[in-house]
Amino acid sequence: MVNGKIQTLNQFIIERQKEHPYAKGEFSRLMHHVGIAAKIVNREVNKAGLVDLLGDAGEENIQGETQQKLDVYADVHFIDALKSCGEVCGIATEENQHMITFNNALSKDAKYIFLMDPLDGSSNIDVNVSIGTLFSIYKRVTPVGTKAEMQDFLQPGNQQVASGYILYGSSTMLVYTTGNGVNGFTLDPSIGEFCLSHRDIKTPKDGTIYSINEGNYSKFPFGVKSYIKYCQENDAKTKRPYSSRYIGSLVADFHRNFLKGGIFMYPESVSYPTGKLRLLYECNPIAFLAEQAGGLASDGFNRIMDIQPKELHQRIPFYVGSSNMVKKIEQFLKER
Ligand code: P6P
Repeated sequence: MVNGKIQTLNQFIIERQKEHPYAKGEFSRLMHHVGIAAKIVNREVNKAGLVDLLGDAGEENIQGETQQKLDVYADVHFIDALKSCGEVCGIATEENQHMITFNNALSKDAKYIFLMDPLDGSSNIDVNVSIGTLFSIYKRVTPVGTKAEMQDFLQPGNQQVASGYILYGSSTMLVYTTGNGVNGFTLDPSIGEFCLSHRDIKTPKDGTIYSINEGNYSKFPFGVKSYIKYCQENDAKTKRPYSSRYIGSLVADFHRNFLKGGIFMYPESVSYPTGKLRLLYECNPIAFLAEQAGGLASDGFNRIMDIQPKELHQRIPFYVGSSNMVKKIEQFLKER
């Protein structure tokens, strides 16, 4: 609310653009198109059960995962929206093995690179569990006017100019940062607009929620096993009433802990020797949001956003959330 009035995403983008007097509206136009694509995907996610978008598209994506029709739908519509906005020269997504470069007339002077997981947690679609889109935005490092190259995509997370997610849950939210704090917008279906609902989100420094797939317990590093036991001990002195919450959908698990306080962990294991989650379009965008809200994001030993990527779909162990909880797991991993 601004002076008691609803503030839409577009009004917010324009207001923030005024803070950058030399901004020519390019980033604003890009974010506006992210909002459009989010509404298009939301419409289909919300009625997937009715229009036979459920079930497998029959193909497999680069991850060897069977592509759900909605995965493909989301991928196609975000790529179309970003291609038509003319501000993006290249896109990389979980659904495509190779980077996609735009050198059409509209995009030839584009300066932004867009990385995304168009629909993360898609195995949850059929059972109506919240799912999400994750995105990360960089300035290109190669000359404007030339074809985007791999080095434009393989930038460390500390070079992100923006990141965010769309959470298709009991309500649909767009949460993003441009490096000046984190703001959340809730979609009002009655007017078809994302409206500012969570201004300047700050994540608690401590929390009592830990999120991890404990089914993999036997395969975790010893430090992770010790931390889980630490969370579960009922210590009269410190009164650690931790709760275990894990829905198996990254955006939903992160968003809950982000607002309430908590830690999300996806360690390396025998099945995933370098972790399961993707550095470029899952961990980096979430890490940027977490840090902007006062949290931390680590691979257990290093700041996620300082890691130099080596390839588009690189996996990484991931510990993110309340700063004191991330520091505690790092201590356990270091000592054990
Ligand atoms: P597991 C969903 O497939 C996903 O990529 C993330 O959304 C989620 O956090 C994770 O994998 C769940 O993985 O191995 O616990 O089922």
